[in-house]
Amino acid sequence: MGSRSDWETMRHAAETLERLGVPHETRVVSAHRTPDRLVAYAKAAAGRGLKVIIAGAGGAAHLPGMAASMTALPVLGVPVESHALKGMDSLLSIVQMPGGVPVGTLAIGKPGAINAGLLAGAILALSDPALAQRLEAWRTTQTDAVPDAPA
Ligand code: RP5
Repeated sequence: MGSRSDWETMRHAAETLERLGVPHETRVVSAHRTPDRLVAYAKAAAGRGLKVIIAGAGGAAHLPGMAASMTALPVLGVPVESHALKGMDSLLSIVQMPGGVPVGTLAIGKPGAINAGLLAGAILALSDPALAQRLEAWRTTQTDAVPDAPA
């Protein structure tokens, strides 16, 4: 994520990965304030054995796109809700990538962070049958929790 202030949103991605039993790491890497850290992180990611990067940032959110420019790993972008523009700035700056450098962009805020965790899990589950079963169980639990009527 681009800032510690993004953690309130991005912790939902981490919690989702924990629930799915997916090993992960969390780092603050700012495209603007720590550009050298971003370059080092993105270029080393595949070699360190990472499989998917979830990048959350807000405002002029260049982190996911810049990360995607430096790795062939799948990059999932989470637009963090900004104070000034409610995350529309984050969303548009993450989603409008030029053809050739993809970022899989999720919804603004908490739903996007949760879904980034689930989507990362789904990508990893393609080569991990046990994880695929845990994802299926997660879906079943969610379905079973939906009541037939509001009251
Ligand atoms: C972005 O600027 C971060 O991703 C964060 O969403 C936003 C504000 O950062 P702080 O000023 O709270 O550190 O780079």
